[in-house]
This record gives sequence, C-alpha cells and structure tokens, in this order.
Amino acid sequence: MTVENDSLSRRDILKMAAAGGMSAALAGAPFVAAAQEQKAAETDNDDWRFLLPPLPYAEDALEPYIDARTMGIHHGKHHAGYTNKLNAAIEGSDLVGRSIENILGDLDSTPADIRTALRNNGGGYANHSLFWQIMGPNGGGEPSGALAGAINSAFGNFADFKGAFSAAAGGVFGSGWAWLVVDGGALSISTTANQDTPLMRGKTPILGIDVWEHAYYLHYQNRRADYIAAFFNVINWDKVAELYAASA
Ligand code: MN3
Repeated sequence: MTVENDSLSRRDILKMAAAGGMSAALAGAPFVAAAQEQKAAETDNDDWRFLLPPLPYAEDALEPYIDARTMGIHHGKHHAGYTNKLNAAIEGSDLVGRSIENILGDLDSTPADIRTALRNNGGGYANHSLFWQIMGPNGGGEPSGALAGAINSAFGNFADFKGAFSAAAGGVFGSGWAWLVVDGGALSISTTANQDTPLMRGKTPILGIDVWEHAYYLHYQNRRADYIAAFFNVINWDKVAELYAASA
C-alpha cells in the first residue's frame, strides 16, 4: 500500500503514535500493517539522515600542501557521494537512527543486501568525516602532552612514528587509508583497503591519511610519497590529542 494518498500523512501518523493515538488512527488495521505504517512514518522523517559535515576551513586553507581544487572535489563530490549513498542504503531498513559507529562496528548483523553499500559508503562517510577534522591550516609540528607520551611509548620517538606511518601509507596497494589507532589503550599503525575503517575491527582511529588517488592526483600525480610528506604539515595535532583523550 502507499500512504501518500491516505488522508493521514506518515508524519501525522507518527505524531499521533507519539501522542498515544496510534490505536485510534489505525483502528482495525492488522498489527503488521500498523508496524509497517510506523516504520514508514519513521523513515519519512529526514532527521535520521547522515549529513555531509561542512569543511571546518576554506577549500584553499591547506594550500600549498593540499590544493583547493582537490579539496573542493574531494569534499563536495566524493564525500557527498558516500553520504548520499549511505542514506539511500539505510532508508527503509531497520538501521534508521543508528550511529555510524554502531553500524560499522557490527556490519555482520546488517541486512546482507545492503551490507556492501554500508561498508563502502558508510566507511567513506566516517573516514572522510574524521579526515577533515584531523587536518587544519595551522597544523604540522609535533604532538605534545599525553599523546606525545603515548607515541613515544609505542614507537620510540616522533621521527620513528613519522617514518612508520609514512611507510604504511606508501605501502597501501591501490586505494585505501593508513591510520593511527587506539587499540586496547595502546597506539598502533594500521592500514585498510578501499573505505574500510578501523571501526570495523573495534579500533578507534585518531589520525588517518586518505591515499586514494582522488586525494592527491590533481596536484601530485603519481608522487604519493610527496603527498604523504606534505600531509605532516597540515596535521591538526590538537584534534588528534582530543580524539586520543576521548578514546581513553
Ligand atoms: Mn577520499
């Protein structure tokens, strides 16, 4: 059945349900039909939709390390595309209203027919939402405080961390990401293919570099190593430290 032609809109039904009037609104309707109406009402509410987060700085703010054209396309086309496709996959499913961390942390329990879409587009949504935050126009340098201590504890010193992270990012075959993650309280470096995320392995990413060619090819062409070196000039260590503190 379609509800568009009914006298009550989905939104009206949801409001009545919330007000305790559902039984009156659907008097005589089979229980299953009532449940379907309720679900339709919920999925007609756009509030559940994931939104493309705005860039926290201007598209040219990370010049010359990341060029404005790459930023504009990366955020406005690629990230927007993942966001739209994630919402399309979720719409009408019982995943409406769940957080992205919750969905990606338990992909095996999601409906099989949308699992690949959730993995690719949900991963892309989450990864890029983090990526914009951990960069900034006044970035670079080295971390301080508890994060610096944790990096020294895990990797010896900052230079060795930088070398290991850069090697991991350079070693990703094809499209993917390199990460600094918190795993059981300790820091480690890992990589993922495509838009997979450490969240799928129960780890918390606090720093990541996108090494898909769309992240650097306009400016760096095949010189991924130059892009990785440049990335260290735009890392927002204050944000990474904040994420590290929140993970504890
Ligand atoms: Mn990307």
